[in-house]
Amino acid sequence: DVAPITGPFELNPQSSSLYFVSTKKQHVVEAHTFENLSGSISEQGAARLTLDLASVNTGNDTRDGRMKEHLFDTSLFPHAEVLLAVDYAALTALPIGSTEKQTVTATLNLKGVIAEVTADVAVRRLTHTKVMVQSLAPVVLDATDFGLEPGIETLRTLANLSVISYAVPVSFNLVFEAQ
Ligand code: OTP
Repeated sequence: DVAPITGPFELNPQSSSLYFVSTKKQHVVEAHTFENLSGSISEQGAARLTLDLASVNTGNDTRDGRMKEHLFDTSLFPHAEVLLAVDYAALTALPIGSTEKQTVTATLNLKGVIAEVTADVAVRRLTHTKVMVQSLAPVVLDATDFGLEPGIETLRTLANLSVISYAVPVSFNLVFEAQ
């Protein structure tokens, strides 16, 4: 028998990823990521995911630089943060190898604007000390909810594009580990 988990879970950045999708000129759809993620789940059930906005990787250095400067304003807002409450006892009671579907509501703080986001996730106990939280459906953000439309319009003008969509699907795969 193994001792029950008692301490906090920390995000394993090597095993975790988050992707978001942009759409330009109606039909050009591209997937992008943030390289640096961190996060934790405390024994009190406070779950946190922090995105280093300056680690945005769209596969295009010019575009990454423009997004940091004009969209995210990373010198003023280096991080985006997702916070939610989870049931720590239920999480650590999940049998190894089993998966539970949940609909979670979190707050997303992006550029100082806090809005609720809801996600359908699968929570899977991988090993005694590891859990994976995976989006089952993409979370579709509306950039206007976070006041990002001026930034998107600046990117559109700089790239001389007809349109960039304000609807941004986000998907994630997060692995948390306890000691
Ligand atoms: O010239 P040219 O054509 O080449 O032009 P370019 O393409 O170079 O230039 C034009 C530029 C373009 C096209 C890019 C435009 C960019 C955009 C439109 C992107 C805008 C981005 C936005 C709006 C947002 C980015 C995404 C985020 C900040 C991530 C948000 C995070 C989310 C939604 C995750 C939410 C997570 C949740 C709810 C759950 C988290 C779970 C936990 C913490 C664990 C819980 C634990 C348990 C046990 C349940």
